Amino acid sequence: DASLPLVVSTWRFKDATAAAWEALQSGGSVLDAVERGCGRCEADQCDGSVGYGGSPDETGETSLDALIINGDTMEVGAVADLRRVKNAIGVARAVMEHTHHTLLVGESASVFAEDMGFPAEDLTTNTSMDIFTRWLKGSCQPNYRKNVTPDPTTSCGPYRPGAATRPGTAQTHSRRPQHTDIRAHDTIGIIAISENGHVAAGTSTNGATHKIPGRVGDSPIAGAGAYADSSAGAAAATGDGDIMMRFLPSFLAVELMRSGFDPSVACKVAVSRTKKHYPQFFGAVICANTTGHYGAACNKLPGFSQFDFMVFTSETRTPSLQT
Ligand code: SD4
Repeated sequence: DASLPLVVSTWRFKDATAAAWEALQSGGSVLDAVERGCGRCEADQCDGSVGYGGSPDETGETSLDALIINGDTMEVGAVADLRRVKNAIGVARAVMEHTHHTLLVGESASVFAEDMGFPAEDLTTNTSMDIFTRWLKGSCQPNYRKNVTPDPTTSCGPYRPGAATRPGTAQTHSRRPQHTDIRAHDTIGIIAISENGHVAAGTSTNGATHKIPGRVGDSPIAGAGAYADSSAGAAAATGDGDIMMRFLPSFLAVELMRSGFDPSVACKVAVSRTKKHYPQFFGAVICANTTGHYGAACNKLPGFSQFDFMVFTSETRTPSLQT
């Protein structure tokens, strides 16, 4: 069942996977495939988790993270906490191709993007505003601050950003977000491998809902959100980035494939490394090696016992759903 060229992507992002495949078919590089696929999800606002209008932060603003890796040259371009620019993967690629840097962040990344000709647009939509205002009204919803002062009458909201107390001075009522609503946390990660063994990988996401402004997840971090090395293969991760980025699962999966592990086993080991410390973490890893074998693994939780991902080869002929 191994076949090249190959596109593997996280979740059920069929159109994005097809866009990546079409880029390859029309003579594009593996980088083009990754950029086109992730870009498609950004434009489509895949599951509300990619692109504009999703995951508003504590102040209601949407910010984007993206990463692209050239596995031939090990060049990497990434943006994190990008504001006002929709095409995060395009900006990541511009960082890779037009600078000697690897990662640009925040407001400065937006200025760079505008300099490069990317349009400045509002990333807020009615949907992201709704998510934000619902959250402000009732902070029994998860938030990312520890030791938040609860309202004494309800022991819940309203949640005031910044209303944190020093440990020990108040009861702590903040709940760490438990990512049980899996459809709300679907970063796109794409692996593309050409017939002659060029490998690229990338990610794009709007990160975590209600995050503290400035929060950057795993997705734009090389080795965490994705990794690619044409001498071994590529991997991409999705899930609770605050936890997963501590374990570099994509790097680990690629290194395991390099030492001969089957992709399914490599992904599984990468997931279990995080699981050892955080048994309840929500997340999954996809990976593929240069012979066109691929695999995936997730941390099985109640409500998340199987992870969906897409595979496109000349044999599948269409983005095919794998679980
Ligand atoms: C993040 N890893 O920013 C992303 C979110 C995600 O599936 O992948 N959700 O933490």
